[in-house]
Amino acid sequence: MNTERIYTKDVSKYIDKEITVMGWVYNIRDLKKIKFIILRDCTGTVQAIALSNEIDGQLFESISRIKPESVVKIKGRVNENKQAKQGYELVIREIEVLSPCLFNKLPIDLSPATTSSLDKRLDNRFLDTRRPEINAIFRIRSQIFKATVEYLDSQGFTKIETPKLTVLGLEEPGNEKSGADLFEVDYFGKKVYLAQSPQLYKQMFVAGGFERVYDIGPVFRAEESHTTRHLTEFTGIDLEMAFIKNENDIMDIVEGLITHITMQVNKTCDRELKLLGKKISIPKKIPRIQFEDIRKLLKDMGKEIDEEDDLDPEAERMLSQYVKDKFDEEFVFALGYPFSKRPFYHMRPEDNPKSTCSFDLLYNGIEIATGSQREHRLDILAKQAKEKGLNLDNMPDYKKIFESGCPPHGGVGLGLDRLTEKLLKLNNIREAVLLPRDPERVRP
Ligand code: AMO
Repeated sequence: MNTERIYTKDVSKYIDKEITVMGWVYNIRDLKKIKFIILRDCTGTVQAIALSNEIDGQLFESISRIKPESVVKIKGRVNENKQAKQGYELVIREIEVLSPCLFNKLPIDLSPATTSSLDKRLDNRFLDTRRPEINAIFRIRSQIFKATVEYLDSQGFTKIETPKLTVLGLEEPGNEKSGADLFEVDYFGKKVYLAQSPQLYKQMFVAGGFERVYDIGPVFRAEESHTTRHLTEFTGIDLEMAFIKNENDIMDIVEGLITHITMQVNKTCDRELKLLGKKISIPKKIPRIQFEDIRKLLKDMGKEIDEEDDLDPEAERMLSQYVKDKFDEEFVFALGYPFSKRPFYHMRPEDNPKSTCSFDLLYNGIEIATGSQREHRLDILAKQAKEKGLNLDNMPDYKKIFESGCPPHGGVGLGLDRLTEKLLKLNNIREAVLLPRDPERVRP
Protein backbone atom coordinates (compact mmCIF):
# COMPACT_ATOMS: atom_id res chain seq x y z
CA MET A 1 0.00 0.00 0.00
CA ASN A 2 1.41 3.33 -1.07
CA THR A 3 0.39 5.86 1.59
CA GLU A 4 1.90 8.87 -0.14
CA ARG A 5 -0.40 11.11 -2.10
CA ILE A 6 -0.28 10.41 -5.84
CA TYR A 7 -1.14 13.07 -8.41
CA THR A 8 -3.86 12.10 -10.87
CA LYS A 9 -1.43 12.47 -13.78
CA ASP A 10 0.62 9.58 -12.32
CA VAL A 11 -2.21 7.19 -11.48
CA SER A 12 -1.65 5.09 -14.62
CA LYS A 13 1.78 4.11 -13.28
CA TYR A 14 0.14 2.23 -10.40
CA ILE A 15 -1.99 -0.39 -12.19
CA ASP A 16 -3.02 -3.13 -9.69
CA LYS A 17 -1.59 -1.12 -6.80
CA GLU A 18 -3.29 0.63 -3.90
CA ILE A 19 -2.83 4.38 -3.85
CA THR A 20 -4.14 7.57 -2.24
CA VAL A 21 -5.34 10.56 -4.26
CA MET A 22 -6.64 13.91 -3.04
CA GLY A 23 -8.51 16.67 -4.76
CA TRP A 24 -11.89 18.16 -5.61
CA VAL A 25 -14.96 16.17 -6.60
CA TYR A 26 -15.76 17.39 -10.10
CA ASN A 27 -18.93 15.35 -10.38
CA ILE A 28 -20.64 12.23 -9.11
CA ARG A 29 -22.72 9.82 -11.13
CA ASP A 30 -24.94 7.79 -8.92
CA LEU A 31 -26.17 4.43 -10.19
CA LYS A 32 -27.70 1.84 -7.97
CA LYS A 33 -24.80 -0.46 -7.30
CA ILE A 34 -22.02 1.68 -8.61
CA LYS A 35 -21.04 5.29 -8.15
CA PHE A 36 -18.57 7.24 -10.27
CA ILE A 37 -16.57 10.17 -8.98
CA ILE A 38 -14.44 12.35 -11.20
CA LEU A 39 -11.70 13.65 -8.95
CA ARG A 40 -9.66 16.65 -10.03
CA ASP A 41 -6.32 17.84 -8.72
CA CYS A 42 -3.85 20.37 -10.06
CA THR A 43 -2.51 17.87 -12.60
CA GLY A 44 -5.70 16.53 -14.14
CA THR A 45 -8.56 14.17 -13.34
CA VAL A 46 -9.14 10.52 -12.57
CA GLN A 47 -12.30 8.47 -12.51
CA ALA A 48 -12.89 6.69 -9.22
CA ILE A 49 -15.62 4.09 -8.83
CA ALA A 50 -17.34 2.73 -5.77
CA LEU A 51 -18.86 -0.75 -5.99
CA SER A 52 -21.53 -1.64 -3.47
CA ASN A 53 -20.19 -5.15 -3.05
CA GLU A 54 -16.62 -3.98 -2.36
CA ILE A 55 -17.05 -1.37 0.36
CA ASP A 56 -18.98 -0.91 3.54
CA GLY A 57 -22.68 -0.15 2.89
CA GLN A 58 -22.71 3.08 4.94
CA LEU A 59 -19.64 4.38 3.21
CA PHE A 60 -21.15 3.51 -0.17
CA GLU A 61 -24.35 5.43 0.64
CA SER A 62 -22.45 8.41 2.06
CA ILE A 63 -20.90 9.06 -1.35
CA SER A 64 -24.27 10.23 -2.65
CA ARG A 65 -24.29 13.02 -0.07
CA ILE A 66 -20.96 14.49 -1.14
CA LYS A 67 -21.48 17.72 -3.02
CA PRO A 68 -19.43 18.61 -6.08
CA GLU A 69 -16.30 20.67 -5.31
CA SER A 70 -15.87 19.09 -1.88
CA VAL A 71 -12.28 18.17 -1.11
CA VAL A 72 -11.78 14.46 -0.61
CA LYS A 73 -9.13 11.87 0.00
CA ILE A 74 -9.62 8.54 -1.74
CA LYS A 75 -7.75 5.31 -1.16
CA GLY A 76 -8.18 2.56 -3.67
CA ARG A 77 -6.79 0.14 -6.22
CA VAL A 78 -5.94 1.15 -9.77
CA ASN A 79 -7.68 -1.12 -12.24
CA GLU A 80 -7.03 -1.40 -15.90
CA ASN A 81 -10.38 -0.99 -17.69
CA LYS A 82 -10.60 -0.67 -21.46
CA GLN A 83 -14.13 0.76 -21.16
CA ALA A 84 -13.02 3.64 -18.95
CA LYS A 85 -12.16 6.87 -20.80
CA GLN A 86 -8.59 6.85 -19.54
CA GLY A 87 -8.16 3.07 -19.84
CA TYR A 88 -7.98 2.71 -16.07
CA GLU A 89 -9.92 3.74 -12.98
CA LEU A 90 -9.52 3.87 -9.25
CA VAL A 91 -11.65 1.38 -7.31
CA ILE A 92 -12.53 3.10 -4.06
CA ARG A 93 -11.74 1.36 -0.79
CA GLU A 94 -11.96 4.38 1.51
CA ILE A 95 -13.15 7.92 0.98
CA GLU A 96 -12.85 10.78 3.42
CA VAL A 97 -14.28 14.28 3.01
CA LEU A 98 -11.51 16.66 4.07
CA SER A 99 -13.60 19.78 3.49
CA PRO A 100 -17.16 19.75 2.23
CA CYS A 101 -18.48 22.20 -0.32
CA LEU A 102 -21.66 23.65 1.16
CA PHE A 103 -23.21 25.08 -2.00
CA ASN A 104 -26.16 23.26 -3.52
CA LYS A 105 -25.53 25.31 -6.63
CA LEU A 106 -22.08 26.79 -7.13
CA PRO A 107 -21.88 30.55 -7.80
CA ILE A 108 -20.53 29.78 -11.28
CA ASP A 109 -20.74 26.95 -13.76
CA LEU A 110 -17.42 25.06 -13.77
CA SER A 111 -18.09 22.95 -16.84
CA PRO A 112 -15.76 23.41 -19.85
CA ALA A 113 -18.44 25.26 -21.83
CA THR A 114 -19.38 27.43 -18.87
CA THR A 115 -22.62 29.39 -19.05
CA SER A 116 -21.34 31.98 -16.55
CA SER A 117 -20.43 35.48 -17.72
CA LEU A 118 -16.87 36.77 -17.47
CA ASP A 119 -18.01 39.20 -14.77
CA LYS A 120 -19.46 36.42 -12.63
CA ARG A 121 -16.37 34.30 -13.21
CA LEU A 122 -14.11 37.14 -12.08
CA ASP A 123 -16.27 37.66 -8.98
CA ASN A 124 -15.54 34.00 -8.19
CA ARG A 125 -12.11 33.75 -9.74
CA PHE A 126 -10.69 31.13 -7.37
CA LEU A 127 -13.54 28.83 -8.38
CA ASP A 128 -13.04 29.71 -12.03
CA THR A 129 -9.37 28.73 -11.82
CA ARG A 130 -10.41 25.24 -10.75
CA ARG A 131 -11.46 24.76 -14.37
CA PRO A 132 -8.45 23.09 -16.00
CA GLU A 133 -8.58 25.39 -19.07
CA ILE A 134 -8.44 28.49 -16.87
CA ASN A 135 -5.80 27.01 -14.63
CA ALA A 136 -3.75 26.34 -17.76
CA ILE A 137 -3.78 30.03 -18.73
CA PHE A 138 -2.09 30.96 -15.47
CA ARG A 139 0.40 28.13 -15.59
CA ILE A 140 1.43 29.39 -19.01
CA ARG A 141 1.59 32.95 -17.69
CA SER A 142 3.87 31.73 -14.92
CA GLN A 143 6.15 30.13 -17.53
CA ILE A 144 6.22 33.38 -19.53
CA PHE A 145 7.40 35.13 -16.37
CA LYS A 146 10.03 32.45 -15.76
CA ALA A 147 11.29 32.57 -19.35
CA THR A 148 11.54 36.35 -19.12
CA VAL A 149 13.68 36.17 -16.01
CA GLU A 150 15.85 33.43 -17.56
CA TYR A 151 16.43 35.40 -20.73
CA LEU A 152 17.16 38.75 -19.12
CA ASP A 153 19.52 37.11 -16.64
CA SER A 154 21.33 35.43 -19.54
CA GLN A 155 21.78 38.87 -21.14
CA GLY A 156 23.43 40.42 -18.11
CA PHE A 157 20.45 42.27 -16.67
CA THR A 158 20.07 42.81 -12.92
CA LYS A 159 16.63 42.55 -11.36
CA ILE A 160 15.80 45.63 -9.33
CA GLU A 161 12.71 46.40 -7.26
CA THR A 162 11.34 49.86 -7.87
CA PRO A 163 8.96 51.59 -5.43
CA LYS A 164 5.28 51.73 -6.17
CA LEU A 165 4.71 54.75 -3.93
CA THR A 166 6.26 57.77 -5.56
CA VAL A 167 5.96 61.51 -6.06
CA LEU A 168 6.71 61.72 -9.77
CA GLY A 169 5.22 60.31 -12.96
CA LEU A 170 7.12 60.59 -16.21
CA GLU A 171 4.42 59.28 -18.51
CA GLU A 172 2.38 62.27 -19.53
CA PRO A 173 -0.99 62.54 -17.87
CA GLY A 174 -3.66 63.35 -20.39
CA ASN A 175 -1.54 62.07 -23.26
CA GLU A 176 -3.98 59.90 -25.13
CA LYS A 177 -1.15 57.51 -26.02
CA SER A 178 -0.08 56.71 -22.49
CA GLY A 179 -3.27 57.78 -20.75
CA ALA A 180 -1.06 57.39 -17.76
CA ASP A 181 -2.86 59.48 -15.20
CA LEU A 182 -1.89 59.09 -11.59
CA PHE A 183 -3.73 57.57 -8.64
CA GLU A 184 -3.34 59.83 -5.65
CA VAL A 185 -2.60 58.33 -2.25
CA ASP A 186 -2.91 60.11 1.09
CA TYR A 187 0.51 59.45 2.59
CA PHE A 188 0.37 60.67 6.19
CA GLY A 189 -1.24 63.89 5.01
CA LYS A 190 1.09 64.25 2.00
CA LYS A 191 0.02 63.68 -1.58
CA VAL A 192 1.89 60.82 -3.25
CA TYR A 193 1.06 58.57 -6.21
CA LEU A 194 0.97 54.95 -7.23
CA ALA A 195 3.78 54.45 -9.77
CA GLN A 196 2.47 54.69 -13.36
CA SER A 197 5.73 53.16 -14.60
CA PRO A 198 9.19 52.40 -13.21
CA GLN A 199 10.63 54.77 -15.83
CA LEU A 200 12.40 57.14 -13.41
CA TYR A 201 13.96 54.31 -11.44
CA LYS A 202 15.12 52.14 -14.31
CA GLN A 203 16.94 55.11 -15.83
CA MET A 204 18.27 56.00 -12.39
CA PHE A 205 19.93 52.63 -11.92
CA VAL A 206 21.33 52.40 -15.42
CA ALA A 207 23.14 55.56 -14.33
CA GLY A 208 23.66 53.84 -10.98
CA GLY A 209 26.29 51.64 -12.56
CA PHE A 210 24.28 48.47 -13.26
CA GLU A 211 24.09 49.34 -16.97
CA ARG A 212 21.35 46.73 -17.56
CA VAL A 213 18.36 46.54 -15.22
CA TYR A 214 14.84 45.16 -15.27
CA ASP A 215 11.82 45.09 -13.04
CA ILE A 216 8.63 43.07 -13.30
CA GLY A 217 5.85 44.47 -11.19
CA PRO A 218 2.57 46.28 -10.86
CA VAL A 219 1.97 49.47 -12.79
CA PHE A 220 -0.99 51.74 -12.02
CA ARG A 221 -2.88 53.91 -14.48
CA ALA A 222 -5.83 56.06 -13.43
CA GLU A 223 -7.42 55.90 -16.84
CA GLU A 224 -11.12 55.40 -17.21
CA SER A 225 -10.82 53.11 -20.22
CA HIS A 226 -13.52 50.55 -20.71
CA THR A 227 -11.81 48.42 -23.32
CA THR A 228 -10.66 44.83 -23.66
CA ARG A 229 -6.99 45.96 -23.55
CA HIS A 230 -6.81 48.43 -20.64
CA LEU A 231 -6.62 47.85 -16.92
CA THR A 232 -5.97 50.27 -14.08
CA GLU A 233 -3.37 47.90 -12.64
CA PHE A 234 -1.23 45.72 -14.88
CA THR A 235 2.09 43.92 -14.74
CA GLY A 236 4.94 45.63 -16.53
CA ILE A 237 8.10 43.96 -17.73
CA ASP A 238 10.39 46.99 -17.79
CA LEU A 239 14.00 46.99 -18.84
CA GLU A 240 16.65 49.58 -19.46
CA MET A 241 20.16 49.24 -20.92
CA ALA A 242 23.22 51.48 -21.25
CA PHE A 243 25.74 52.17 -23.99
CA ILE A 244 23.38 51.32 -26.81
CA LYS A 245 24.15 52.39 -30.36
CA ASN A 246 20.50 53.15 -31.05
CA GLU A 247 16.98 51.78 -30.47
CA ASN A 248 17.76 48.73 -32.62
CA ASP A 249 19.84 47.34 -29.73
CA ILE A 250 16.72 47.37 -27.56
CA MET A 251 14.61 45.78 -30.27
CA ASP A 252 17.25 43.03 -30.57
CA ILE A 253 16.81 42.25 -26.87
CA VAL A 254 13.01 42.36 -27.17
CA GLU A 255 13.14 40.04 -30.18
CA GLY A 256 15.43 37.63 -28.32
CA LEU A 257 13.11 37.76 -25.33
CA ILE A 258 9.97 37.07 -27.38
CA THR A 259 11.71 34.20 -29.19
CA HIS A 260 12.85 32.68 -25.89
CA ILE A 261 9.39 33.05 -24.33
CA THR A 262 7.55 31.46 -27.27
CA MET A 263 10.07 28.61 -27.42
CA GLN A 264 9.93 27.94 -23.69
CA VAL A 265 6.14 28.02 -23.56
CA ASN A 266 6.03 25.50 -26.40
CA LYS A 267 8.58 23.36 -24.59
CA THR A 268 7.21 23.47 -21.05
CA CYS A 269 3.44 23.89 -21.52
CA ASP A 270 2.52 21.05 -23.85
CA ARG A 271 -0.32 19.78 -21.65
CA GLU A 272 -1.73 23.29 -21.09
CA LEU A 273 -1.58 24.23 -24.78
CA LYS A 274 -3.32 20.98 -25.74
CA LEU A 275 -5.98 21.61 -23.13
CA LEU A 276 -6.59 25.08 -24.56
CA GLY A 277 -6.31 23.88 -28.15
CA LYS A 278 -3.70 26.58 -28.87
CA LYS A 279 -0.55 26.65 -30.94
CA ILE A 280 2.10 29.29 -30.45
CA SER A 281 4.28 30.30 -33.33
CA ILE A 282 7.89 31.31 -32.76
CA PRO A 283 8.89 34.44 -34.68
CA LYS A 284 11.49 33.91 -37.40
CA LYS A 285 12.43 37.56 -37.86
CA ILE A 286 10.24 40.34 -36.53
CA PRO A 287 9.82 42.98 -39.25
CA ARG A 288 10.83 46.56 -38.32
CA ILE A 289 8.84 49.12 -40.29
CA GLN A 290 9.36 52.88 -40.23
CA PHE A 291 6.44 55.14 -39.45
CA GLU A 292 6.49 56.87 -42.87
CA ASP A 293 6.28 53.48 -44.55
CA ILE A 294 3.46 52.43 -42.27
CA ARG A 295 1.57 55.60 -43.16
CA LYS A 296 2.02 54.80 -46.86
CA LEU A 297 0.97 51.18 -46.39
CA LEU A 298 -2.13 52.17 -44.49
CA LYS A 299 -2.97 54.83 -47.05
CA ASP A 300 -2.86 52.18 -49.76
CA MET A 301 -5.27 50.17 -47.64
CA GLY A 302 -7.58 53.17 -47.39
CA LYS A 303 -6.61 54.50 -43.97
CA GLU A 304 -5.06 57.96 -43.55
CA ILE A 305 -2.80 58.62 -40.56
CA ASP A 306 -1.74 62.20 -40.03
CA GLU A 307 1.95 63.03 -39.65
CA GLU A 308 1.49 63.96 -35.99
CA ASP A 309 -0.84 61.09 -35.22
CA ASP A 310 -0.45 57.81 -33.43
CA LEU A 311 -1.68 54.47 -34.77
CA ASP A 312 -5.23 53.92 -33.59
CA PRO A 313 -6.46 50.39 -32.77
CA GLU A 314 -7.79 49.92 -36.30
CA ALA A 315 -4.43 50.94 -37.80
CA GLU A 316 -2.65 48.51 -35.46
CA ARG A 317 -4.91 45.70 -36.59
CA MET A 318 -4.42 46.57 -40.27
CA LEU A 319 -0.64 46.71 -39.91
CA SER A 320 -0.58 43.35 -38.12
CA GLN A 321 -2.73 41.81 -40.83
CA TYR A 322 -0.37 43.18 -43.51
CA VAL A 323 2.63 41.64 -41.73
CA LYS A 324 0.84 38.33 -41.29
CA ASP A 325 -0.03 38.19 -45.00
CA LYS A 326 3.34 39.39 -46.27
CA PHE A 327 5.84 37.87 -43.82
CA ASP A 328 3.76 35.27 -41.99
CA GLU A 329 4.73 36.93 -38.72
CA GLU A 330 2.46 37.75 -35.80
CA PHE A 331 4.77 40.41 -34.36
CA VAL A 332 5.87 43.70 -35.90
CA PHE A 333 7.96 46.63 -34.67
CA ALA A 334 6.59 50.02 -35.70
CA LEU A 335 9.44 52.55 -35.63
CA GLY A 336 9.79 56.31 -35.22
CA TYR A 337 6.58 57.55 -33.60
CA PRO A 338 5.93 61.31 -33.77
CA PHE A 339 7.34 63.36 -30.88
CA SER A 340 3.89 64.87 -30.39
CA LYS A 341 2.67 61.46 -29.20
CA ARG A 342 5.68 60.39 -27.18
CA PRO A 343 6.90 61.40 -23.72
CA PHE A 344 9.57 64.13 -23.44
CA TYR A 345 12.33 61.68 -22.50
CA HIS A 346 12.39 59.93 -25.89
CA MET A 347 15.41 60.87 -28.01
CA ARG A 348 14.75 62.49 -31.39
CA PRO A 349 16.76 61.72 -34.53
CA GLU A 350 19.21 64.54 -35.38
CA ASP A 351 17.69 65.02 -38.82
CA ASN A 352 14.02 64.73 -37.92
CA PRO A 353 12.92 66.52 -34.73
CA LYS A 354 9.28 65.66 -35.39
CA SER A 355 10.07 61.99 -34.90
CA THR A 356 11.52 59.93 -32.03
CA CYS A 357 14.01 57.07 -31.76
CA SER A 358 11.17 54.93 -30.56
CA PHE A 359 9.18 51.83 -31.36
CA ASP A 360 6.11 49.87 -30.43
CA LEU A 361 5.86 46.12 -30.66
CA LEU A 362 2.49 44.97 -32.00
CA TYR A 363 1.33 41.40 -31.55
CA ASN A 364 -1.67 40.13 -33.50
CA GLY A 365 -3.20 43.56 -33.75
CA ILE A 366 -2.36 45.27 -30.47
CA GLU A 367 0.54 47.12 -28.95
CA ILE A 368 2.22 45.03 -26.31
CA ALA A 369 5.42 47.05 -25.79
CA THR A 370 6.76 50.58 -26.11
CA GLY A 371 10.42 51.50 -26.09
CA SER A 372 12.96 54.08 -27.15
CA GLN A 373 16.43 55.44 -26.86
CA ARG A 374 16.27 58.04 -24.08
CA GLU A 375 17.60 61.57 -24.31
CA HIS A 376 20.60 61.56 -21.96
CA ARG A 377 21.98 65.03 -22.80
CA LEU A 378 20.72 67.35 -20.09
CA ASP A 379 20.38 70.49 -22.20
CA ILE A 380 18.37 68.74 -24.92
CA LEU A 381 16.26 66.87 -22.36
CA ALA A 382 15.40 70.15 -20.61
CA LYS A 383 14.42 71.66 -23.96
CA GLN A 384 12.22 68.69 -24.84
CA ALA A 385 10.51 68.84 -21.45
CA LYS A 386 9.82 72.52 -22.03
CA GLU A 387 8.26 71.77 -25.40
CA LYS A 388 5.83 69.53 -23.55
CA GLY A 389 5.07 72.22 -20.98
CA LEU A 390 7.19 70.55 -18.28
CA ASN A 391 10.10 71.88 -16.25
CA LEU A 392 13.02 69.59 -15.39
CA ASP A 393 13.74 71.77 -12.35
CA ASN A 394 10.48 70.51 -10.89
CA MET A 395 11.79 66.94 -11.19
CA PRO A 396 15.01 67.14 -9.15
CA ASP A 397 15.35 63.36 -8.69
CA TYR A 398 15.13 62.85 -12.45
CA LYS A 399 17.32 65.83 -13.36
CA LYS A 400 20.13 64.66 -11.07
CA ILE A 401 20.50 61.48 -13.17
CA PHE A 402 21.65 63.59 -16.13
CA GLU A 403 23.87 65.88 -14.03
CA SER A 404 25.91 62.99 -12.70
CA GLY A 405 27.29 61.19 -15.75
CA CYS A 406 24.63 59.24 -17.59
CA PRO A 407 25.52 56.90 -20.47
CA PRO A 408 23.51 56.77 -23.68
CA HIS A 409 20.71 54.33 -22.93
CA GLY A 410 17.27 53.11 -23.77
CA GLY A 411 14.64 50.66 -22.71
CA VAL A 412 11.22 49.22 -23.11
CA GLY A 413 8.04 48.49 -21.20
CA LEU A 414 6.18 45.32 -22.13
CA GLY A 415 2.79 44.39 -20.68
CA LEU A 416 2.79 40.84 -19.35
CA ASP A 417 -1.01 40.80 -19.36
CA ARG A 418 -1.37 41.77 -23.01
CA LEU A 419 1.44 39.41 -23.99
CA THR A 420 -0.31 36.49 -22.27
CA GLU A 421 -3.66 37.49 -23.76
CA LYS A 422 -2.36 37.65 -27.31
CA LEU A 423 -0.10 34.61 -26.99
CA LEU A 424 -3.16 32.53 -26.12
CA LYS A 425 -5.48 34.42 -28.47
CA LEU A 426 -7.87 35.29 -25.66
CA ASN A 427 -10.32 38.03 -26.45
CA ASN A 428 -10.05 40.17 -23.35
CA ILE A 429 -7.05 41.18 -21.23
CA ARG A 430 -9.12 40.24 -18.17
CA GLU A 431 -8.95 36.58 -19.21
CA ALA A 432 -5.15 36.74 -18.77
CA VAL A 433 -5.19 38.37 -15.32
CA LEU A 434 -6.13 36.54 -12.15
CA LEU A 435 -7.82 39.47 -10.44
CA PRO A 436 -8.11 42.31 -12.91
CA ARG A 437 -8.58 45.90 -11.81
CA ASP A 438 -10.56 48.30 -13.99
CA PRO A 439 -12.69 51.38 -13.31
CA GLU A 440 -15.56 49.15 -12.18
CA ARG A 441 -13.68 46.34 -10.51
CA VAL A 442 -11.55 46.47 -7.36
CA ARG A 443 -12.62 43.24 -5.77
CA PRO A 444 -12.23 40.45 -4.77
P1 AMO B 1 3.51 52.51 -22.08
O1 AMO B 1 2.69 53.50 -21.36
O2 AMO B 1 3.29 52.39 -23.55
O3 AMO B 1 5.06 52.82 -21.90
O4 AMO B 1 3.33 51.08 -21.42
C1 AMO B 1 4.12 49.96 -21.80
C2 AMO B 1 3.26 48.73 -22.03
O5 AMO B 1 2.46 48.48 -20.89
C3 AMO B 1 1.22 47.95 -21.29
N1 AMO B 1 0.13 48.85 -20.87
C4 AMO B 1 -1.05 48.44 -20.37
N2 AMO B 1 -1.55 47.20 -20.16
C5 AMO B 1 -2.79 47.11 -19.62
N3 AMO B 1 -3.54 48.18 -19.29
C6 AMO B 1 -3.09 49.44 -19.49
N4 AMO B 1 -3.84 50.47 -19.13
C7 AMO B 1 -1.80 49.60 -20.06
N5 AMO B 1 -1.04 50.67 -20.37
C8 AMO B 1 0.12 50.20 -20.85
C9 AMO B 1 1.23 47.81 -22.78
C10 AMO B 1 2.26 48.85 -23.16
O6 AMO B 1 2.86 48.57 -24.40
N6 AMO B 1 7.70 53.97 -19.69
C11 AMO B 1 7.14 53.45 -20.93
C12 AMO B 1 7.90 52.22 -21.41
C13 AMO B 1 9.32 52.49 -21.83
O7 AMO B 1 9.50 53.35 -22.71
O8 AMO B 1 10.23 51.83 -21.32
C14 AMO B 1 5.69 53.11 -20.73
O9 AMO B 1 5.18 53.00 -19.64
O10 AMO B 1 1.67 46.50 -23.10
